[in-house]
Amino acid sequence: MAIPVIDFSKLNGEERAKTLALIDKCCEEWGFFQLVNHGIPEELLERVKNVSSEFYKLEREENFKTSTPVKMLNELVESGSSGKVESVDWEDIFLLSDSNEWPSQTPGFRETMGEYRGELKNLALKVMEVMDENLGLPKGYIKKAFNGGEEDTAFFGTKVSHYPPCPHPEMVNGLRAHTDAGGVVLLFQDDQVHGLQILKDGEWIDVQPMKNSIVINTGDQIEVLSNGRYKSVWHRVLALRDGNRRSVASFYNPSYKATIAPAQQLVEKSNKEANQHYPRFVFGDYMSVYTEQKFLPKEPRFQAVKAK
Ligand SMILES: O=C(O)CCC(=O)C(=O)O
Repeated sequence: MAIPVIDFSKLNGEERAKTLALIDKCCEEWGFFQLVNHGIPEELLERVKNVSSEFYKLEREENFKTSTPVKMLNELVESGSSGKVESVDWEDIFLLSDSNEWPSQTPGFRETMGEYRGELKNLALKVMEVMDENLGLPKGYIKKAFNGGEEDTAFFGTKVSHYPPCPHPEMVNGLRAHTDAGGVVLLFQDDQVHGLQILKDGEWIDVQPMKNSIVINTGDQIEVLSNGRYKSVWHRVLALRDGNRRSVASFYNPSYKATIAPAQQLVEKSNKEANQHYPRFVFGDYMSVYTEQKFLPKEPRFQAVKAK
């Protein structure tokens, strides 16, 4: 079984209706799909790959050797245990946002990633408009909901991750299973080294590496806005003995101040209370709960913010 692949350029032609329907089906049944012909220049994607790898080598690799996951795994191996390190992930991450300080030693990193983030933010907005249309919501509904009614206060972050080779992949996770907290995630994953898997009908399946595709997945807030029609899906990254997997994930998330609730158009009119499957809450409150419970089932998180 492979994650569906969608030609995004077909939205602009004769096959628009068919493509919209395909994306709708992917959002409903998969929570994950890969976009090709998405409009991000290949030349830019090649540069992103190069500067991300260079950045890891120059500014991260040495520190990873003495990082917490490495120390914890070594201790477990030395103790002779056959257990697993469950509280950390075998990954190196760096977050880029509009407001934090970016690495500067790697030539071209800042410029390339700045350009990439601009392109990806536009793609996120296009994907959200497709979801608006498929859900029967006014154009720009999701964007507006995430901005808390103001202009451009949503959070757009980019996480540059590496999953270095692991001597005991059976004893640690690359990234523990979770659903994403926010809105729409756009992932540019390694096209050589696999490792990302989603839980589909009770089975873990690979998100197959594909050159220069962008993997889209929906987070918990899209599940809430859509009143459960689009579900956020469990995914994880395996630690592997060989290969240093690279991924660059960009998140279009609500502003911490935004109030999130199911779109009223999607709550059946007859018995509104019973048919609204999620509470109304402030996204910042949800994030406080998520930070503590990221690797646990999502349903209690919705209950926790409901009680606030
Ligand atoms: O690195 C990946 O492929 C997935 C990352 C991820 O799931 C996350 O950052 O939440």
